[in-house]
Amino acid sequence: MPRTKAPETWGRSTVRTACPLDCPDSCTVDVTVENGRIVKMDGGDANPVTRNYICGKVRRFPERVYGEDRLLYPAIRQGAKGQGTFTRVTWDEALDHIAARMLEIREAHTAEAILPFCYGGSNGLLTQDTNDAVLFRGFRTSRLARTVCAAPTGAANQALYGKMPGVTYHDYPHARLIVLWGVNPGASGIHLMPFLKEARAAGAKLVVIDPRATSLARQADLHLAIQPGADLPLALAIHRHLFENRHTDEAFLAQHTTGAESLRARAAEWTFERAADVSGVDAALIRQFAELYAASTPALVRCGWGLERNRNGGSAAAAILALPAVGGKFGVRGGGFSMSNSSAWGIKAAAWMDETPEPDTRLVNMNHLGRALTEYDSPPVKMLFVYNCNPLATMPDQNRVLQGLQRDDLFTVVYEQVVTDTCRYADVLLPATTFVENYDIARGYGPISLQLVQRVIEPVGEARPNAEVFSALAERLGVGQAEEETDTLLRVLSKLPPDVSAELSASGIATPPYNGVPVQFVDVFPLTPDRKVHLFPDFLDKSAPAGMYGYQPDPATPDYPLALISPASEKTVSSTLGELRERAAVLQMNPADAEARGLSTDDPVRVFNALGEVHCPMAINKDIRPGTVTLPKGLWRKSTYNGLTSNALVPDTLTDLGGGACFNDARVQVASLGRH
Ligand SMILES: Nc1nc2c(c(=O)[nH]1)N[C@H]1C(S)=C(S)[C@@H](COP(=O)(O)OP(=O)(O)OC[C@H]3O[C@@H](n4cnc5c(=O)[nH]c(N)nc54)[C@H](O)[C@@H]3O)O[C@H]1N2
Ligand SMILES: Nc1nc2c(c(=O)[nH]1)N[C@H]1C(S)=C(S)[C@@H](COP(=O)(O)OP(=O)(O)OC[C@H]3O[C@@H](n4cnc5c(=O)[nH]c(N)nc54)[C@H](O)[C@@H]3O)O[C@H]1N2
Ligand SMILES: [Mo]
Repeated sequence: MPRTKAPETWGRSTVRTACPLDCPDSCTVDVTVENGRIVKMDGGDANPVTRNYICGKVRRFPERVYGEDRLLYPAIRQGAKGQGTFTRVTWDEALDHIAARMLEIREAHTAEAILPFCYGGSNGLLTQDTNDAVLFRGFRTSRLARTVCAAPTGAANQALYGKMPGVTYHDYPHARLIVLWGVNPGASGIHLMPFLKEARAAGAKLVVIDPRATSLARQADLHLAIQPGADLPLALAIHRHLFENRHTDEAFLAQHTTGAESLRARAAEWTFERAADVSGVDAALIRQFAELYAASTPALVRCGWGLERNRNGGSAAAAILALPAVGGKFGVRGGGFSMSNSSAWGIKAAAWMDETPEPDTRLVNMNHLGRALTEYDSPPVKMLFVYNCNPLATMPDQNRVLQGLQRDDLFTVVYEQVVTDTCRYADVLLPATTFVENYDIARGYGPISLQLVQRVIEPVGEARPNAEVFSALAERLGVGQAEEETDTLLRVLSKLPPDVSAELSASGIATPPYNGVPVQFVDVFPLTPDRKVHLFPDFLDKSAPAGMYGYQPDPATPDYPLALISPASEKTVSSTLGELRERAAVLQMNPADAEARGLSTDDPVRVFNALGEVHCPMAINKDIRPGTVTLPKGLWRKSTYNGLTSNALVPDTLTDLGGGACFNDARVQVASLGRH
């Protein structure tokens, strides 16, 4: 059984738990507690991928738990929005106030004027899609399309393979060729690194496709420094090569796929030279990559998320995921594709919610938050309920989000662990527990894993777990029952397969299906209705603006010629832990671009376009491809000189498939700011 109480509040003990933050690895974590206080967090060995180490970010997690930015009590706004002045109230006062406003808003505008807003936060099975869904579904609020991440890659994987499980970390050493396509595990999933090292020691070749020469790209056999957003033509040029030179596995295509001819037809125009023209990668290098891929077995492509964050992201992901099917790379250990394995266990987060069906209320794409707050009517958004998310830092078109949050007639609740940028615009603040103070079920999406997250310490201040707060509100509004977090946990456990639930309760970790190492087309097959790979999904051809595999040109203009990308940073998980960043973030720029603008390292610069501008220091960096500049993902407003981040430059346009965010379609100009 899960523990029902935090460990003894005196003496020293080590408690095993798991990290549920939004990262593929889902580490086992050993937390050392002394006199009721965490003194250390480190890796445990229960999850075989963790290998006793964790990232530097989570090692610093106690600084968040006990830090000065921690939100300790419920509070109600005093001063103007954005000023950050709040008065402490009791939980009952805060919840009564919220419930009363929800009823008023429903009366005046219908409950669709209420927009719940959440994303990754603690990414487990308990902290989202449980009692929060009971509350918001039952009250018939607007619904949220949670598309800020993995929507295009997810749409592609769903349409082509029905989200068939992918190759997991342990099988990388079997590959003879590994392609890291728009993914940077050196920062964003560090437990893949030893497996990559092992593979290379065993003779595997490494190809990295990334606009930056990351440390992995610098070690790679081939680095294709691609123009952001041009992965689709590159992948199609590889397909063309495979088809034209009969490197295809015709028997496999006939037996296991549909749509190969249509894909072939769309790829036909993408010669190496044309692909080189738009991707900025030399045609000879593309050919070299194509020939290496055709000749290598087992060949493994890891499709990341960097390549999805643009107008062509969905088709690009589909074209990349189609490579092993066309090239005949499945059916061997270490061959095929590897991407999110969040569906690999077949456990639907909301499976137990079937008794509370989703209403047919308005669906709001979260990437359009700014638009929704400033433009939507019938009904307008009158209340925003933010949890598991820091939208002012992480959503596109930051200036419009800010404008919306400043509206005096918008009632905003922010339920948070620390005082984020978004909190400053709240009418009511609610303090949330962190994963060392609550239960959860952590699900890895790199390795296939499911682990119990334990309550290691008593909640700090008056923080409460999501399960209790949402059920308490649901009861106040007559759509559910208040319950203890452990009751919700038991209910979620009871909806898992009985053996999984028993193992989780007994040992904190369950044995993954296929022993965690599925071989594609041996152990696992497409989960599409006909069990085939749909290389050319017709319904997507109809919905994508340029059709399936249709390339939309680069959005650069003479005024804004540079592509701004915002890769995952080692310091934060999205914006989580951003409060600990002390120095201003630095814009990285290629020497040629700096020289053309008369800029040098440490110069304060203006990075701008028609949507906004960011003031920050810059650094010359030869590892960034010419024409591209970078700022880290997840910055807080305090991390730039003018309180705006890359998202102030990001349009709220949507990806071709899945309605995803186009973070890397920001096109900007950079100029000196003068001395700062
Ligand atoms: N340390 C840390 N770890 C994280 C996170 C974090 O914020 N910090 N975030 C977590 C989350 S939410 C996610 S979704 C994953 C993301 O994990 P990754 O997919 O690794 O994420 P990114 O850093 O967004 O992008 C990876 C690489 O893609 C490159 N890139 C950018 N645009 C393009 C493009 O158009 N084409 C190609 N080929 N490459 C491009 C970037 O330079 C970057 O090196 O990581 C998770 N892990
Ligand atoms: N410019 C740019 N922006 C990006 C990206 C990019 O590449 N470039 N990447 C995007 C990606 S991949 C993602 S996934 C999104 C993520 O964007 P968000 O979903 O906003 O993720 P975080 O910034 O991690 O914020 C999560 C917040 O939830 C809170 N939280 C954690 N656990 C709990 C809990 O149990 N209860 C409650 N109430 N709160 C909790 C944390 O304190 C944290 O402040 O950002 C996106 N933003
Ligand atoms: Mo993400």
